[in-house]
Formats: sequence, C-alpha cells, structure tokens
Amino acid sequence: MSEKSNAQPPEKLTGIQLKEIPDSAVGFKAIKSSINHITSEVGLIKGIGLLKNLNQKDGFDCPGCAWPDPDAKRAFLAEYCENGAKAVAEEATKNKVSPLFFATHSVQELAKLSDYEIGKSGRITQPMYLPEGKDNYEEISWEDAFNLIGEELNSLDSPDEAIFYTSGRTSNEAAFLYQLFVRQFGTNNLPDCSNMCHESSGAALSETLGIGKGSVTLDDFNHADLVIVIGQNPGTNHPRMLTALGETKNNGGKIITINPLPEVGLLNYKDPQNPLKWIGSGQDLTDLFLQVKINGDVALLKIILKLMKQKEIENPGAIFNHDFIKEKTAGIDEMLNDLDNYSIEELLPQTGIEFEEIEKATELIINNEKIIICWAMGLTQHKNSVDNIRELVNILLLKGSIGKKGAGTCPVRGHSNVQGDRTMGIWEKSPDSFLDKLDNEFNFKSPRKHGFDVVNSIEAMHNEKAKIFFGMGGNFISATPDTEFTADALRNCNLTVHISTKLNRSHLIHGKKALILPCLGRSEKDFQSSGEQFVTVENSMGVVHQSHGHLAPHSNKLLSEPKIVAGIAIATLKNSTVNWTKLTDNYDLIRNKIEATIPGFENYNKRARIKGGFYLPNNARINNFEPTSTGKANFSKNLPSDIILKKNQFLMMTIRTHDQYNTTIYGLNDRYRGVLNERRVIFMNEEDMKQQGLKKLDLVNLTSHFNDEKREAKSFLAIPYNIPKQCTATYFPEANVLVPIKSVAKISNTPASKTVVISIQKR
Ligand SMILES: Nc1nc2c(c(=O)[nH]1)N[C@H]1C(S)=C(S)[C@@H](COP(=O)(O)OP(=O)(O)OC[C@H]3O[C@@H](n4cnc5c(=O)[nH]c(N)nc54)[C@H](O)[C@@H]3O)O[C@H]1N2
Ligand SMILES: Nc1nc2c(c(=O)[nH]1)N[C@H]1C(S)=C(S)[C@@H](COP(=O)(O)OP(=O)(O)OC[C@H]3O[C@@H](n4cnc5c(=O)[nH]c(N)nc54)[C@H](O)[C@@H]3O)O[C@H]1N2
Ligand SMILES: [Mo]
Repeated sequence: MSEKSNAQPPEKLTGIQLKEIPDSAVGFKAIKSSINHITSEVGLIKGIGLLKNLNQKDGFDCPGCAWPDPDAKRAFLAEYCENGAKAVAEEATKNKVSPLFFATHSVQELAKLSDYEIGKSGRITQPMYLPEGKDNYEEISWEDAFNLIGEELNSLDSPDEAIFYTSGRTSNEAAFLYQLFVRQFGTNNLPDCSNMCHESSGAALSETLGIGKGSVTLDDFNHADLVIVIGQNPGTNHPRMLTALGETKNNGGKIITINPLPEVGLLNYKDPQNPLKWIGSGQDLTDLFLQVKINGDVALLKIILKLMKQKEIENPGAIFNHDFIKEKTAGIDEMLNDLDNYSIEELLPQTGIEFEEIEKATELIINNEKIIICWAMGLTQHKNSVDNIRELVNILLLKGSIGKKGAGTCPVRGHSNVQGDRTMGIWEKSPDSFLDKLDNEFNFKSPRKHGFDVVNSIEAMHNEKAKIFFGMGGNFISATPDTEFTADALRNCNLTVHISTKLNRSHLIHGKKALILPCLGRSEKDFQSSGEQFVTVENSMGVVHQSHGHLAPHSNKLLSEPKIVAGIAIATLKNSTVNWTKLTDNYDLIRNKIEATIPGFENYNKRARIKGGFYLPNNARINNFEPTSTGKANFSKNLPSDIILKKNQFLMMTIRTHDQYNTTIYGLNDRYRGVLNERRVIFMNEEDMKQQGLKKLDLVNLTSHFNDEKREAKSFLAIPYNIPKQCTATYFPEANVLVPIKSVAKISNTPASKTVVISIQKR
C-alpha cells in the first residue's frame, strides 16, 4: 500500500453564499427542493411513484427519521417531508459504483473526494474485496467473501477480538439474526449508533422510569397543554414533527423552545400537506423561546425546579401533584433538599437567559397539567447528558405529567429503526433476562460478559485488543469522534467489513484486508425462495409496523441483510443450533423466533400484517414503574456543567445542516440558516467575533482543548450568527476530528460532541 488514505474530508472551500434566513420552514420551497433532489437522482416519474409509497400503510418505511406515522389519517398527497424525499432519492439513485469504477479509482484517490462527492458516486452493485497491500478493490463472489470472513473470525484468539457495529436502519429481522450470530460466535461486542445518539436518554429513563424509551404516542400531541422542545431541531431533522406541534397549537396548547439557536422550523412553519397555507404567513409554533447557552440546560432546569419548590412552599398543594408523588414516586425529599445546594445567582450565568424569561417558563409549567417534553442530540451529547434528561423527568414527576393523555417523555429518535434494533438485542450489555431467553430458544449458551460500546471499541482496536471490525450499515469513521485516532484504530485491524448500500469514507479507511458487501435498500423488493418478503421496524413511539419495498433491486448481485448475516453465520459457525438458510428463506420464521424470545411480540406475524402495525407494551405509559430499582418512578439529583472556559476559549457544538443525513451529504446548503454552498463554517456570536478581531467570512483554524491534549481542524469561515456568547457551532462530520475520544458522557459513555472546548486562530 503506497500511502494512507484521508480520514477527513478535504479542507477545500467550495464557494460560500450567505442568504437571508427564511422566516418560516417547509412550505413551497421544501416541496420544490424535494422534487429537485428526486428528479436529479432517480428521474421525475419513478420519483413521484416512490414518494407515493413512502410511509403509507402498504408502502415502505422512510429511511429518514424515526418520527411515527399517524395511526389513522395519512396525508392524501403523500406522508413525507423534504428530507425524507432526499433520503429516498439518495438510496434510489440511478448512479452505480461498479467493479470498473473501483478498478479505475484507488482508495487513496477516492478518499481525497469530499463526502458529498463520495456519496454521489452511487450504489454499490456487487461484493468487493481489497486484498492486503493493494490499492484497488476487486470483485469477489459472495461465497468467497463469506469464507474469507469465516476464516478470519475463526483465526482470532478470542471472539472478543471482533467488533460488530450496527447503524439504525437495519430491520428487526436482520438485527435479530445479527445479534444471534454474534452471540453464537461468542461475544457481546455489539456497539451501535445509539451509543453516540440516545444512549444517555436510555440510561436516564431506565433509571428513573424503568423503560429506556419515551412514553408518549403521536395522539398525545393533540391533547397536550404544553410541549417543551429542548435540544432539538425538528424543522430539519424531524420535519413531520412540526405537523404534530401544529396540532398542539390548533388545540390551544403552548410550546416552549429551549435552544442556543433560533431554529427556523420551530419558530414558524407552513404545513406541506396544506397548499392553501403556503402563501400565507405560516403558523407561529413557539410561544416562549429560551436561548440557552450550550450545556446550560441543567442550570436552567434547576432554576425552574427551585422556583416551583418556592411556589409550592408559599402555596402548599397548588403546584405539585401530591397524590401522584405519594403513590408512584420515590426520592422527592432528597431531590428537593439538594436544590438548596444551588443558588439562582450562581446558576443564572450558566444559562445566559434573563431571569424573567425563566419565570415565564415556570409559570407555563405550573399552570398546565398535561406536559410533553421532547428532546434530541442537544441534550444527549454532553458530559452531563444523563443529568440533563433526569432533570427533565424531575419536572414531569412533580407535575404527575406522565402516563396520561397529553403528557410524558418524548426522546425523538434518529435513525428509522434505531429503537427496534435495541429491542432486538443489539446492545453490548443486554440483560441476562434477554440472554436467558435466547439461550433457551436456540439451545446454546450466550456470553454474559458485557461487550464494547462505540468508544470502547475504538480504544480496543487502537491498542490491538480487537482485530476485526464489522459494520452492519453506517459510516463508522465519519460518525465517530476523534477522526485521526479512530482511523488509526481501523487501520490496525486485520479485516474490516461493511454491509452497505452506498459508498462512504469507511470503505476507504480500512484494515489490512477489507470487504464491502452490498445490500438491498428499504425501497427495493426482497424476493426469497418462499416468495416476496417484507421487514418490520419500530418507530420512536414504539409502534412496530411493516416496510415493503416497491422498486426492482439496483443490481441482481445484491443480497438482503438477513441473507448476508446467514451467509456469514454458515461460513463461520461450526455447530450452530440455528437453521440459517431456512430462517432467511421466509422471514415469517424469523418473526416466530422473535416472538418466542422477546416480550410484546405475541402473534407477531399476524399483527405485523395489520395496516399501521401495533404498539409494544410500555410500562411508563401506564404509570407502572415496577422495573426500576425502587419499584417507583425515581426523582434524582443532578449536576450542572462543570466546564470552565479560559480566556479566548469557546464551547462548540457539532450539528447537522438541512442538507445532510448524518454522514451522507445530500447537498452543500443549510438553507434554514442562510448558508449556501459551504460546509466549513463556524457560527459565532458577533461580539465574540469582534473581540477575536474577526470579520464576517474570515478564515480560521480551530483547536480543541481537552486535559492537556490539543487537536486541530483547518479552514473554517467565521459567520456572525444569533448564538449566545462563548458558544459556537460547526457541522459534523467535518469537526469530528476535534472531539476527544475520552470526552464522553458520564454513565452513557456517549461522545460529548455538543460540548467541545475550542480556541479560534485567524489565518
Ligand atoms: N434530515 C435529517 N434528518 C435526521 C438526521 C439528519 O442528519 N438529517 N439525523 C437523524 C439522527 S440519527 C438523529 S439522532 C436526529 C438528530 O436530530 P437533532 O438532535 O435535532 O440534530 P442536531 O443537528 O444534532 O441538533 C441538535 C439541536 O440541539 C441544539 N443544541 C446543541 N447543544 C445544545 C445544548 O447544550 N442545549 C440545548 N438546549 N440545545 C442544544 C442545536 O442548536 C440543534 O438545534 O435526527 C435524525 N433525522
Ligand atoms: N460530531 C458529531 N458526531 C456524531 C453526531 C453529532 O451530532 N455530532 N451524531 C451521532 C449520531 S446521533 C448518530 S446516529 C451517528 C450516525 O452514525 P451511522 O449510523 O454510522 O452513520 P450514517 O451516516 O447514518 O450511515 C450512513 C451509511 O449507511 C449505509 N446505509 C444506508 N442505508 C442502508 C441500509 O439500508 N442498509 C445498510 N446495511 N446500510 C445502509 C450507507 O452506506 C451510508 O453511507 O453519528 C453520530 N456522530
Ligand atoms: Mo442519531
């Protein structure tokens, strides 16, 4: 091998244009943008056919986000959003990455391209192999690929030297088989994208409410008095959520938004399903916007809790729901007493918000009964992110705002089946209760030692404790923190394998040998020997439903994810107790096995065929908190941020543009933030810029500071923006190189990619 390939996207600038920030989200421009993307990737006629089937009861599940579909009414035109259309266009693209493409482009050459260019090269058409010492991937047959994997896995000293990552698009059927194979092979090394995503939510909610999932259903938004949206940008990342928030408003409910940025979608939006409204001024969604500093949320929530406590003391019984607290919860006194350890004067500067505004929010919480709190990555990717979420639960519990119509927790999931994958056992620390059932059903003994999560996996590969990396979907090098460190970790491996639809940077940052195994996408038909198959997925609110592709597969050499897992299992496991071929010839048989092992899936095959699917059981939804350590819902004591910035230091959050899906870059615009044709930007407070001697569009380098370590990222354009002082924002994955591998959340071990301490150097 001649040279190492680039782990980071190129530093080259692409020609920025700044535009006015639009005053509302969605509306006509969103429809136009959807049509443009779909026409250029797949053609207009086929594209419209695709959108028609998206999220319909007999159609396929949108590979965009995990926001649920309405139980009853589905939109006549189509149940999709601009970014869902882009996700579908990306998968159904006409472009193909053929063996000839690989023969004429070396991995080093490809790695010099931007992520946008890599993605646009298209769908992979057949299995490809990079032999040791070679620069170009070559064709390989499925059989040879499976045998090679089997040989490499069996030559390890211990099964724990292999790592099996999952991204959250994998169907329930594929995920179930995958974890079964990995455990029969002998390890629990099953890290997944959740480790970088909602792991902190799962940890906080399991401890306090006895279930790692949210408690609300979509219908609850029709009944809520108050919805708090904190640390989330639904206008871009969950656009169909705006419709639900619109319903809350139509029914007289109020909305509080808590975010360092005034994100366009949350402030005002135009319903895409209602063309008559596109012309008007749109609907104001947010009633109260609290522009919190990055990681100032626990401080803000503590002030609210202190004010609630004070009012309750002044007016006993008027604020707290004492019946609920007495009957259903534990630990209230400790929580309330702990609040006395903090003063409002000390907390307020961490929030950056006027005290009067916090009082207004407290009033809204006090005066309303049915409260939903929604959150996403703005809360989960900090050192104290578990504290963030437990503090939200404290507020809900004081009000008894859970387990009733219009109230509860709503962690808004990312990947369309990330929640289902966890339900299926994709977890490095699945509980014994799950493993015992697996052992019983399949007559083997699964390992009990916990496996590596994402951060631990990277460290294990770095110090050569792990030697094979396997990716079921996803783009590990670009999604993970500390890009150069992670690249070295992957390069240490004997073998890296990716099951993928499209080419991405992880195929180019590889072990000594590497394989790409191309699979069917959601939108494609899946034929097995028993006939046409469907798969199932679980959305953010625990509804399991089917997904059924409508397009002909991109190439006749693609296999479905379940078939790929079966192929690897057969080539690897000597005396498996599982009939892998039979199970994957007819996915009903996989579902029977899921039903036999996982609670809540009774009559799975029958209920999976009900249009719209079925709800999984949810203890928090029915106010049963038995699964917690106390058998009750637990109040908790939480810590505000302990980060102290030195002079000339800033907090940086890494966020998504309107034109990307995680590491898949659809385009170079961030329309809702007024930035066109450039991704290497840093949003800064105007006064901070002045103090740093910076003018609009000055070129800067960024240095992150963690303990005594420094990391650098070059070439970003400074943009003055409406963001609190000492706070900055950049896009992921360009800024991941700055996120230190050891900077993680307590308990959940999630990379703290929303609180990176940086300094800024003018070039
Ligand atoms: N189109 C599209 N859809 C997606 C994705 C995508 O990339 N593109 N990704 C999917 C995935 S996997 C996920 S997890 C979700 C992600 O969905 P989001 O969590 O909405 O995504 P981010 O861009 O990370 O946005 C985080 C938001 O939190 C705010 N924030 C950052 N730090 C703080 C803080 O300290 N406090 C508060 N209160 N707010 C803060 C930011 O300003 C931003 O508005 O979206 C899913 N849907
Ligand atoms: N700095 C920073 N880093 C972050 C985040 C952040 O906010 N800031 N967010 C984190 C979050 S929330 C997440 S979820 C992770 C995302 O991490 P990942 O899930 O690993 O990344 P994606 O970009 O979603 O993966 C895209 C790739 O998946 C493959 N793919 C797409 N569809 C399919 C399919 O149907 N089957 C298979 N087998 N493959 C498919 C394609 O090859 C595509 O290139 O990133 C995390 N990283
Ligand atoms: Mo995510």
